[in-house]
Amino acid sequence: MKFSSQLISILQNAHSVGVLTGAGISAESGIPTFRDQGGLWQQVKPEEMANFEAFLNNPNLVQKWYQHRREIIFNSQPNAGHLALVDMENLFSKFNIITQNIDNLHQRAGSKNVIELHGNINRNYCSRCLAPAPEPVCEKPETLRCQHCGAPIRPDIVWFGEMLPPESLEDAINVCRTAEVFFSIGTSSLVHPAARLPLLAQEYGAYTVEVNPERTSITGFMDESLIGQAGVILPELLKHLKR
Ligand code: BJW
Ligand code: ZN
Repeated sequence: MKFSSQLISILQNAHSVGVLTGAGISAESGIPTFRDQGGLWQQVKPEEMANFEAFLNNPNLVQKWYQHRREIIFNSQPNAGHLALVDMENLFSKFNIITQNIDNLHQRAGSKNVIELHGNINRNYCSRCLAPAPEPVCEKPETLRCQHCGAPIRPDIVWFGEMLPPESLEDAINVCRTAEVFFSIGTSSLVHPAARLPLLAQEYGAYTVEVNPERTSITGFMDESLIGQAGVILPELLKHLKR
């Protein structure tokens, strides 16, 4: 893949880089995305699984669905895209990944500065008293109840209509404020407030770059669009930067 001399030169002189990732970066690890062909939302409807009301109506069903997802994630490995971002972290004095993913693959790959916007499937908490709950290592997490109040345990994932963790959102906005280059990788940019972050970074002066095999709702606004898979493009970009 050919990269513009402008991108390489800006990156070679940059001190601060921000990265927003979405489900697409984990697609090459075998974790389904949400809205692509064969994605999760073609298997189940978001309104039946991804909101608190659905959980209250049928906690067992929702927990079973997340246990199925946990098993896929647990059996997957970080891919070349995640690993390239680990190496990139060492090239800049400030390098932050803001992820919408709940799969922990950036952390497992070795990235240090990861801001989780939508939670983490490895964590759980009580749906009533909000006390953190132990990991559901048992085969039937749907039967788990809070040790303190007996209410059903829920995954620590931000569902539709729920607030993002305020500290994470604040940290993400700070990354947007300071980034000289901002990447949006593997996200359809349809879910807010995450979808707004690349545009915010651009307003603060960042050079914005999208990495995605498809056009998205923000492609037309980005300074540069790298069309292809993250697991191919990011290692190639890294090679250019190390030259
Ligand atoms: C590759 C690739 C490869 C494939 N390499 N790329 C403003 C305007 C309109 C609506 C709202 C708004 N503000 C808030 C809202 C409401 C709502 C929202 O955004 N709705 C829209 C859908 C219309 N947002 C919320 O409710 C948020 N909360 C909130 O704002 O609270 C305040 C508030 C409350 C109430 C009212 C108003 C304000 C919370 C959002 C939580 C999102 N949660 C989920 C998880 C569900 C649970 C689960 O996991 O089961 O997060 S939804 C789902 O979408 C998940 C993802 O993180 C998120 C984003 O998806 P992502 O990552 O972009 O995946 P895809 O599948 O969409 O795209 C994959 C991309 O990868 C594609 O582009 C591919 O081409 C690409 N790709 N292979 C690179 N190899
Ligand atoms: Zn409780």
